[in-house]
Amino acid sequence: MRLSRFFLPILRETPKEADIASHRLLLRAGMIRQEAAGIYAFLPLGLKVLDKVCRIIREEQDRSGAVEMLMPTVQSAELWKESGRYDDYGKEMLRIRDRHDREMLYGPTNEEMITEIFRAYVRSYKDLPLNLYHLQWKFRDEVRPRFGLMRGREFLMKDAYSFDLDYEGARHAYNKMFVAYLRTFARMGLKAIPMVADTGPIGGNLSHEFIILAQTGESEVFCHRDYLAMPVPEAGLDFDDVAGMQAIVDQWTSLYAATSEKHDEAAFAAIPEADRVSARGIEVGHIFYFGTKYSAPMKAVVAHPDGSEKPVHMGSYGIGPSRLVAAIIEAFHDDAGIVWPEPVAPFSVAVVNLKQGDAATDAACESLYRDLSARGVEVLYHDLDERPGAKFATVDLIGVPWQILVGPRGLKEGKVELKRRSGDQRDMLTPAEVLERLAPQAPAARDAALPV
Ligand code: 5CA
Repeated sequence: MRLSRFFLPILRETPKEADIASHRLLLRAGMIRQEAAGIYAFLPLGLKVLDKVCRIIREEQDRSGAVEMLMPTVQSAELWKESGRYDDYGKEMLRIRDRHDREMLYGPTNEEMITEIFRAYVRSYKDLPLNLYHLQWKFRDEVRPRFGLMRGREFLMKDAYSFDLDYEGARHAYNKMFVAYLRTFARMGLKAIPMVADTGPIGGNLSHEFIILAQTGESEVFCHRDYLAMPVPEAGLDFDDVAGMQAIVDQWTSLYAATSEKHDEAAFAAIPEADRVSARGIEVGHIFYFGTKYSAPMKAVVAHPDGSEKPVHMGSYGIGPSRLVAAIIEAFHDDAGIVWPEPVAPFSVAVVNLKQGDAATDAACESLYRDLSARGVEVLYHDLDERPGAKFATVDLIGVPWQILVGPRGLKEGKVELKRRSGDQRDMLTPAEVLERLAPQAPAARDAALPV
């Protein structure tokens, strides 16, 4: 992408309304724009990161055996009256009337709708287990929307819903999601700790919040220090291995970890003092097992092998992708701006032209841009007519992991400078070396590229 053709409205001043680093940087880097309290437009750079986050979430949901679909944002109040939550949900629910005066609402979550879909089609144990998920915008009229994407009113959620015959089946479904979540957050470079949590308006009695430690987090949390170094499961897992999944969950729940609502002072005090972590955290995911809370009143029943019919056992599993974009920035930034972990970076490489209009510099930039793009690297070419200082500030601010600085001085020696956004690594290399460093070509691909 050429910056001259992109839309990147950088703010040079620090926005006054932003209290925390992620909110400030999201605004300054031209990633989001507030349209109303707690309601944001994702500008192109913000959308790129959101898409990367969603892709990782999808890959890990799919790997665990969950199946993607898409439910609407607007729901009928009738469904919520069936479950009994229509009145309970209170002012957080945005209630709407259509032209026929029918009561509708903008979905804050989808337990009722997925239960309605399930009961319309599934009647038998033969069709279980099943886990359906979607990525869809939610609306919750939060009392205090704040901190930008952290606590929005309109926000993106990945919500998955599992259906099983009995508690044992549902527990395995819960464990699979638990493990998928460990992998999901780790792939974004984050250390998320599963903590015993309150179930709130979703209900049930088994629940974990996945928490990232951060000073600006809204939750007060307590855990054992060993969680910070616990190894995350590898990709080649067998999600159908019931005992294997349980063993991972047992390991990850063997030590103390709780949110303030579930905090047990005595149990925490029993941990050696040096191992006690008392901190603030950001909730990036929340999983629930609630049995038949929705299936019983909504009559989502399945036939068991013995011929009996009983309400299906359910769980729900949420992740906040839009909140994650902010949480990742909280974890990865410095004084100059964002420092994206590579898997979620909006671009992998920025080519910075230090002397726009200089024939040799322009030509070197063009060929690096072309060659990297041809090798599938996402490149942002800073081709605007600006001073080098302003260009450095922009590419540092938006956090692209690699920068290639191209100017007449280096080019005299046939070299450009490759700089890593994180750390101090800087190397003078030929453009060919840069290509090999950033996008090494496999021998097979090299052969295929040879003329016949
Ligand atoms: N139905 C269940 C699970 S699918 C549910 O709604 N769970 S939740 O309320 O915990 O939300 C799931 C995730 O959405 C949270 O862990 C959080 O990451 C994200 N989330 C919740 N509220 C907000 C908000 N106001 N702004 C941004 N993200 C939010």
